[in-house]
Amino acid sequence: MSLKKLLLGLGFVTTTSLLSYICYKENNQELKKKEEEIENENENENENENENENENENENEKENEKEKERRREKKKKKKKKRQKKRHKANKKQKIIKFSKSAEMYEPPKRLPKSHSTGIISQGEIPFDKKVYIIYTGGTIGMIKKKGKPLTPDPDFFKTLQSLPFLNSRYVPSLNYDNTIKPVDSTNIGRKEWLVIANCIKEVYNEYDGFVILHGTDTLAFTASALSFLLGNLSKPVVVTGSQIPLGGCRSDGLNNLISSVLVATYSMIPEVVVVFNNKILRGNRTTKRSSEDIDAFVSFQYPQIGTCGIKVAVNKSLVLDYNKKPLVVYQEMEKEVIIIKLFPSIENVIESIYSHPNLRGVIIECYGAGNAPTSEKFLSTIKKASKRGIITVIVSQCVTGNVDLSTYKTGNDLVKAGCVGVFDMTTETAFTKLMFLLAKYDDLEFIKKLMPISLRGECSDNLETSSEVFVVYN
Ligand SMILES: *[C@@H]1O[C@H](CO)[C@@H](O)[C@H](O)[C@H]1NC(C)=O
Ligand SMILES: *[C@@H]1O[C@H](CO)[C@@H](O)[C@H](O)[C@H]1NC(C)=O
Ligand SMILES: *[C@H]1O[C@H](CO)[C@@H](O)[C@H](O)[C@H]1NC(C)=O
Repeated sequence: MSLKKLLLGLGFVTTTSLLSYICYKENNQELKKKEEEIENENENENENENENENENENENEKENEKEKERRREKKKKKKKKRQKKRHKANKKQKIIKFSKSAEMYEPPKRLPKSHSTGIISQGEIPFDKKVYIIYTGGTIGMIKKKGKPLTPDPDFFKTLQSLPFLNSRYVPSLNYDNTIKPVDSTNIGRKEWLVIANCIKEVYNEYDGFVILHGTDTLAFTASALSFLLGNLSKPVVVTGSQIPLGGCRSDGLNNLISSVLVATYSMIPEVVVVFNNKILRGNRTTKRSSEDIDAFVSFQYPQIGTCGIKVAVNKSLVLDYNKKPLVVYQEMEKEVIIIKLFPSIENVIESIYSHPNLRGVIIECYGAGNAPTSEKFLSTIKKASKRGIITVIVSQCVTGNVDLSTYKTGNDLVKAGCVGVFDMTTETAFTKLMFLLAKYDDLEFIKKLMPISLRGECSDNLETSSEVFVVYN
């Protein structure tokens, strides 16, 4: 049995190999034929002009001429094709050259495609734009002299102008404001906010965006204040600074500055924003969170509106709608507003706090959802003040969550005493907003009504109360 199988197997192997050999030979012959044919064709083609010398001229002349013409036409067609290809390649090269030259750059007329997905991205560096830079002081522009603390660099703009990158023709054209005397941001307040707002007002029509270099300590207050002082803003106002001076080793200043300049060129952000450590945050939602980290700012209650990654991208659904109305710069802010933080046994001093002459507004950072002591002393002090025309606004000591004065009895008592809760508004924003509203309106009840609703996207308010007065950004 096994021998038979073996023989059969051998037979099978030999027949298959024989067959495949034959096939191979046949294939080979076919291949050879084909090769010969191709060679013949080539020979025919190569014969061209000097071909027919050996042949009978009379018989073949006409046919040859016809063939020659055919070949010439073929050649012409091939040439044309080649030229077209070259032309296309040249065109591509030209486009590359084109975008490298500042003089010839044309800004894209349409938004990038990614716009439709809700993300606006900064495709190319828009060096045809103009940005105005205001230095108010702060770490970014400070220098350290031997044995002395950090102080503002009087020649900061010269330093900036000497930075090779900022002088490149690929960067937006920058202009520097030298009318403001740089101070530490701890010394910036109401007066300085008005000065900055008016600085912007003076050159508003000449520039595409504005960058305010600021110390980090009160940066969030300034961003909030500006967001109220600049009504109908239609261009980006970017507030930035740095944790390490620009001249320092490992400084975050250059990145913050350049990112801010790029964001400031983008007209789709008609807001005051804070750009810091590659984050783009809504100005009046920002809080300083760290005195140590490079990542110094957060927006706890509102999503980050954009990111400076490989692209500078902004989430379209998170920024305000573009408006074409003329800028309104408000010129006043009430100065008699204070912030107090609730602490156990505050009852003992609350009266003396409220007895401050000319006091017009108080921001109280309460516990949790807006809770405060229910003692008679505490509540009656606030009640009396309210009757005297002092507005008390309740924010939370917690960085996330809402002030809701309807949840607990303590909150209810505060409302009865005349306080107003402002949901998820930051202390910085509540403070600057109250200063703004007290200067703008006389009617205290109207101010109380406006405090918790969104004038400029500064809080996630209650739709019902707001729809009657202002467009809500939710
Ligand atoms: C925006 O402009 C309109 C029309 O000029 C004006 O009525 C309105 O008060 C302005 N809004 C703000 C917030 O200033
Ligand atoms: C943009 O923001 C909206 C609202 O917060 C969010 O739903 C959406 O996912 C964001 N888009 C991107 C791409 O981050
Ligand atoms: C708060 O106010 C501004 C006013 O300019 C408004 O555009 C925006 O909704 C809010 N946020 C920021 C930072 O601009």
